[in-house]
Amino acid sequence: MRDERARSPENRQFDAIVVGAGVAGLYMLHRLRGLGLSVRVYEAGDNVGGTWYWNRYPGARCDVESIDYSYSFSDDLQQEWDWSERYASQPEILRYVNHVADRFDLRRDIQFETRVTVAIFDEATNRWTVETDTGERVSATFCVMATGCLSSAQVPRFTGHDRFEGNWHHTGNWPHDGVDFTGQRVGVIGTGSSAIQSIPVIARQATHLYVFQRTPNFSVPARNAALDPEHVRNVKASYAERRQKARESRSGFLVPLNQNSETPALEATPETRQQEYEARWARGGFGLLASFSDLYSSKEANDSAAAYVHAKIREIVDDPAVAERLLPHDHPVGTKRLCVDTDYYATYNRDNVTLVDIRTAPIEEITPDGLRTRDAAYELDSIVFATGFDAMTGALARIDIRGRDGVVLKEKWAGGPRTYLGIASAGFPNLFLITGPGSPSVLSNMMTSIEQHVDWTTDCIEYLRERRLATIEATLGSEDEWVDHVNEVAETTLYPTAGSWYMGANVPGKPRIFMPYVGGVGSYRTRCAEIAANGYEGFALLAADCNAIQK
Ligand code: N01
Repeated sequence: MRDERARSPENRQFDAIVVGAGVAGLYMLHRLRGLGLSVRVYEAGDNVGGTWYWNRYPGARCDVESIDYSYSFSDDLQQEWDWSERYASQPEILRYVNHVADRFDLRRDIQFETRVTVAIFDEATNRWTVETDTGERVSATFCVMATGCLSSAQVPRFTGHDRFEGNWHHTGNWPHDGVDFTGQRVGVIGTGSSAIQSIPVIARQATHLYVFQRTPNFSVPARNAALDPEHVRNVKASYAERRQKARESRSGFLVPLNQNSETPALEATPETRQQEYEARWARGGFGLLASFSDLYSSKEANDSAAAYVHAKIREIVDDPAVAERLLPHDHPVGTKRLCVDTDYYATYNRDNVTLVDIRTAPIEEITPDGLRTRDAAYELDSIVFATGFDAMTGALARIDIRGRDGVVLKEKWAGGPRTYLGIASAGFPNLFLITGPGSPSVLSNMMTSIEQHVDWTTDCIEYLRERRLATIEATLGSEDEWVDHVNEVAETTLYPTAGSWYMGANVPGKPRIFMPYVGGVGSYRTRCAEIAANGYEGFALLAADCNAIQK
């Protein structure tokens, strides 16, 4: 199949190329087909799923509840699909994404095992030329990057890595047949979401598990459980209303609010604060951070939530010295992605689990039989790199994207990503970024944000075609204003105070810029809709024949 396609005539022309067959790419294909466009999707993996295709590590599951982390565009789809658990596991989500691909007959326009390497805008023809690692070269009027926010895995360069004689894996690129750690001494490097989900599962298999922690992280219990059929019936009976509320919300999913959610934390009594945090800890999930109105904006308020989680860690972890090592002190709770776990802290009570602090005694090298920190050597059969991603810009930077005057996107973004609405970048006509930097994306329910960007992009393309316009392109002025706005809103919060991947802080040399838009899904959506209703305000539209800027 791959060879045949690779031999297909050069310069085949499409209306649109979509890069990536994850949740965003699949829906984009479906919508563009609905406009009658010819579309080719390129996907590096050998099947659909994107994030959920690659991240197969033990314990992987979504931290947004399954009834919300699902497409809303088809009522038939949402009525017929039954999620089994409150938080869906990676295999179940992957089954769902495959079901969607089959149900909407999407595969026939997807070319798998093909990585897009180059995308160049040709000013003479107003078309994108796209090249792949299989040697294909095609062109299209529109190019949509559905490349994912967390798809470029980061493996730190430790001295001696290539001499390691055991097995090593990155959580974001996990073997499809799974990994059996039975009888093994395993090292997990990292304590982010991926590590926090996989550590309890690996600990139950391995002979001994060493967790190499550089920075402790906040985690709250998931309280995952089988979904109650009665609850599911109720949700399905009012799904449209629930989805609409999610679209208008701050985070793109419904977080239980109550009378205190609009109150600053320190205006509540200590007893009320404790009760509120307790109720949300007992319910599980992200709700803790919606307890009071100012947890993201006031350090003092945030400290009260952080102190609550610290107390919980001390309560759960038997060894006081280990508990102290697990307490996050370097960032306000929520300013790095809050982790949602099952038995994470309790796992440190197992005899076969050791927490190693690599902040005070860093890893110095990987050895043939394990690794060595400044203080000790650890013999390991397997190493798991739960070390994260070059987030939001990494997948785009891997493609040689060139716009007007040969400007390279990666070079334009050398000082940090610059977009208008997180969808477009000046100088790159007809290039759409699904959940790009400068949009709510990773701070929201990705499903809600993906659907919004795909719908907006579809409407935009329809608008251009109806008016026979050749190109749409963000103006530099609107881009500058948007970037300023994204930064100003971020500065009103505690987010930029943390050395997070939102800030690019996890990638050596990456500029420290707060990348996602923190203004909230609902208000962002309204702004995008207004811009479209005003004839794509802030964009330059070029007529097909006369090369005149329409507005
Ligand atoms: O990656 P991370 P992740 N030496 O970047 C450490 C989503 N997600 O894959 O904090 C030693 O969060 C690093 O330490 P530090 C979710 O949005 C969702 O876990 O940089 N350590 C950190 O502890 C999430 O936020 C779900 O000091 C090194 C860890 O590795 C995002 O994906 C599940 C190191 C990386 O943590 C990324 O999560 C999983 C080095 N050189 C992921 N380099 C759910 O839906 C890095 N580290 C539940």
